[in-house]
Amino acid sequence: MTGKFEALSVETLPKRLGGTAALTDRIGKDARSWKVREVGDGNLNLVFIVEGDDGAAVVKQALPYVRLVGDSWPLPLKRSFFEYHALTRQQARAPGSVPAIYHFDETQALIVMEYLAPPHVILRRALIDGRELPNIARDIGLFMARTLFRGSDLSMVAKDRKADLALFADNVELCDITENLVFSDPYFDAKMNRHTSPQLDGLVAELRADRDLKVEAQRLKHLFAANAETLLHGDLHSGSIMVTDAETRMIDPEFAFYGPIAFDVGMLLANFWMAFFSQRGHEENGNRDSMRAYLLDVTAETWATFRAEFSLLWRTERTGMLYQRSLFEDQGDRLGSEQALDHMLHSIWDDLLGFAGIEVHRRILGLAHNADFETIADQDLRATCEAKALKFGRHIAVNRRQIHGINEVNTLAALIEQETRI
Ligand code: SR1
Ligand code: MG
Repeated sequence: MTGKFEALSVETLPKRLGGTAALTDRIGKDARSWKVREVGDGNLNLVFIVEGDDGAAVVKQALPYVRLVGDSWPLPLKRSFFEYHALTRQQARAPGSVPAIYHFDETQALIVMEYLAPPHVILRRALIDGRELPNIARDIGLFMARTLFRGSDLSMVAKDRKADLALFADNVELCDITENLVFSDPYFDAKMNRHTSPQLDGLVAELRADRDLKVEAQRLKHLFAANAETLLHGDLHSGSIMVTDAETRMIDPEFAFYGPIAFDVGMLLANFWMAFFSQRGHEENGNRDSMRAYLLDVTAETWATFRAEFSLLWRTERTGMLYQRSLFEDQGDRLGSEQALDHMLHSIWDDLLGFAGIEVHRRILGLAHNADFETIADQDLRATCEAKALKFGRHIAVNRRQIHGINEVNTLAALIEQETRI
């Protein structure tokens, strides 16, 4: 299927994709017997689950506009191209961490991929439900270290990386979404913003008048835009990860582009901290003390895993043009290489705290909120959870260079969470 772009529907999909071998080979040739469901609940795309006599697959198709807002906000179909290319690179750099790709049609902006059947669920949903998944910290920590290290000048041949940088540089419109929605809109009265009102009105005014915070947010935006360090997932939040108790898969890298390593790590950790602050709103069936402790442990283990794997790759796979072995190990100067590694991990740490802080803010003050807070029906309770998260986000963004370890951050999170007056 190629030709002019046309959005699929549950009704038209079997006819239009019934001749696509990559699909029929997997799910069955009799397209008339296919069962098709549209299950897209994200902000941008159509997602179909297609089940045939022999199996099932997912068909994801981009729309020429932002689904969340409608056709008043056009968005190019080429995001599907970037998603496809990001998935192939992630699969090569962190095998088994993303869904298998069966087919890509650039004109129709569609990707046919592996169906992650139940018991797979979106990680955000599992955390809202209070599920303590045993493997996520390790799996996501490894994914981030492997993809972020192997997509950088620490690992790649410079010429190949520059070609890739040029390819992904065209993902302009999705970067523009992040540049505005994450780094700027939360801090002024932007048109599409919303927040829990009137409960948070006072705090929102305070944050918009907070000069230190606004300067820090812009410094981070500058870093995001100017530090083309590695191929990022670009939107690595708990809604972009599917899990079972045993398995973890990253999905939806349509925001992929070359940016700072700390961005993916910071966004991901922010989503664990938001899950932590939202738990008080999900205690209808018993307290979530254990879940809160679990979530803080997950942040610590994710960061520890990332550090350990990144360090291992530094020592064993540093084949790129940065920090060449000829300057260090080959001269017997292992300590020099360790010192450089230490510097790099330090600066990732400083920056990830900043990115995490503003990611928390934008999910409470901007356009794209998250279900962790949104599913708390009691507005006062929701606002209390959100206010604590906002306060935490402000602290880690502004004071990021004075915070020296994940335990310090988690102690702060626990203290703020327990405050009764907010
Ligand atoms: C208009 S898109 C809003 C958000 O949805 C995506 O998942 C990204 O997080 C983006 O910022
Ligand atoms: Mg997404």
